[in-house]
Amino acid sequence: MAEKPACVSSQIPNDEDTPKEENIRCLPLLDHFGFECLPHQLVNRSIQQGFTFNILCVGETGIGKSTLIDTLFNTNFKEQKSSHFYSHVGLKIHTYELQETNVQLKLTVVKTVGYGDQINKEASYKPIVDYIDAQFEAYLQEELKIKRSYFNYHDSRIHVCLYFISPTGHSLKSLDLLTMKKIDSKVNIVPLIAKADTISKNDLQKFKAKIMNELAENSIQIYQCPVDDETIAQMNSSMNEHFPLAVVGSMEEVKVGKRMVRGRQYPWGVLQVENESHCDFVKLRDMLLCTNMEDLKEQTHTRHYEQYRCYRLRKMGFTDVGPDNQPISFQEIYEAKRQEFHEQCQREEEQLKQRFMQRIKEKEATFKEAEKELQDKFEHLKRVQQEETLKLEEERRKLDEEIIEFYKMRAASESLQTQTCSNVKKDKERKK
Ligand SMILES: Nc1nc2c(ncn2[C@@H]2O[C@H](COP(=O)(O)OP(=O)(O)OP(=O)(O)O)[C@@H](O)[C@H]2O)c(=O)[nH]1
Ligand SMILES: [Mg+2]
Repeated sequence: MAEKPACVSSQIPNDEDTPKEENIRCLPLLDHFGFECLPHQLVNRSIQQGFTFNILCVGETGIGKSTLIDTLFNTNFKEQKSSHFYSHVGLKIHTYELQETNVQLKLTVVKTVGYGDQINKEASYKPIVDYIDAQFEAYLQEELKIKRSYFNYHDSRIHVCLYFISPTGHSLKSLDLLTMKKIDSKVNIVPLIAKADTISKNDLQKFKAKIMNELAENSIQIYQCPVDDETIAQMNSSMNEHFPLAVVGSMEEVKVGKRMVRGRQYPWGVLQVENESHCDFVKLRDMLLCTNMEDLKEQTHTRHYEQYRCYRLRKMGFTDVGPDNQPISFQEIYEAKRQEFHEQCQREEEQLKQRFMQRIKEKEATFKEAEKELQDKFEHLKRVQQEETLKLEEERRKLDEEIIEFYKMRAASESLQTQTCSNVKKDKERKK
């Protein structure tokens, strides 16, 4: 009888010193159990759920972002052209439901608006960085919820940033270097030389080399197609050598011989978008949609989001090891944080009390000083008033004396006057 699959991985020898990995014995199965169908189950489940892919297009106004996205999905997404007169950089976000055979793709395209149009371009990268972080934050908040809507949640994290470089043929602009430096740890950057039909083949090779040198000199990390899967290793390593991809976009159908192809018609001939000797458009499409979409999403989750998540959790005070460098559980961190918070509250309460008492003492001292000042002022005024009263009383006394003196004099003068009158009268009578 065949051994049960459960036994296959659970037969661990007793030797405890041997590393765990080496303790697992590989046993050939003697029967068919069915778990070889696991990949099919995963495929079916994934098809049922549908896929999401989020692209961020960063590039100057009119550089060909919308045309390239239309060309990539061979669909006219009917987008309005942007103005060159925005005072700051913004983002346009559109989500589309696409279907190819039975595979559904929820595609979100985020494009810059007004990028490179301002005189002062110092803060042009900020809305882009903020948007990328905001999507990470939304995902983190969803993860931290008690009740997570895992199946309904629309993951809006940016999986790839198509960075459109102007086809100047010279070098990268400082705005390109600044923005790429700010976002290279947050998103997979795929640099593209836009409107590559405007540069000659020779100049294009030199321009590509120049760009790669400048990126290396400034330590800017761009997306590297994985070469660990041998089925696509060769293709991906040749793809990595072609970076930055020189792309041309066009939805116009042009006649070449007897065939209609998508391309751009010039007086000297036709540039065929899907001709690999004319530009790298097909390479970009294959790389993005056929070969590396899953890797781009995986890199987003395991590298960029992981970095954001670690940073945020550390900022919230979480850690994997305690002060003694020993592993620490979530519960222990929570308890420690609660204790720390409690102690901090107590410390703050104590400080508040002390500050309150100090303020009261200061106020009391100020009041006492003010009271003393008032008292002194009162005493002084009282003294002044007493002196004034004394002075007034003295004056009044003098006045009273003067009045009495006056009355006396008046009485004397009246009696003198009456005496004089009677004397005159007597004299007159005597004369008669
Ligand atoms: N020569 C050339 N012209 C292109 C290419 N791609 C787009 N164009 C032209 O460039 C102009 C602007 O293209 P859009 O795709 O609207 O550029 P955009 O970056 O989306 O512009 P905004 O959204 O307004 O910022 C259009 O006239 C396109 O036909 C290209 O690969 N080569
Ligand atoms: Mg556009």
